[in-house]
Amino acid sequence: MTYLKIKGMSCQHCVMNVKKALEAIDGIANVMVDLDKGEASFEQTHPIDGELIREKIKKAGYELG
Ligand SMILES: [Cu+2]
Repeated sequence: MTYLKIKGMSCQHCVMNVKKALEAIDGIANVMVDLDKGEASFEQTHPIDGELIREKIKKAGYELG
C-alpha cells in the first residue's frame, strides 16, 4: 500500500476528484482517500513514476504534500 499526503482537499467533491485522478493512472488500484487526514492510499499493480502522479494530482487542482 502506498500513502500520499494531498494538499488542498476541503470536501467530498475534492475527495472524488483526487480519487478519479488516481484511478485514471494505469497501475493504480484500490484507491482510498481520507479527507480528515488529507491522505490518499492505493495499491500499485506495477511501479509508477512519482512525477506522473504529481502531475495528475496537480491537473485535478491539488498538490502532493
Ligand atoms: Cu472540495
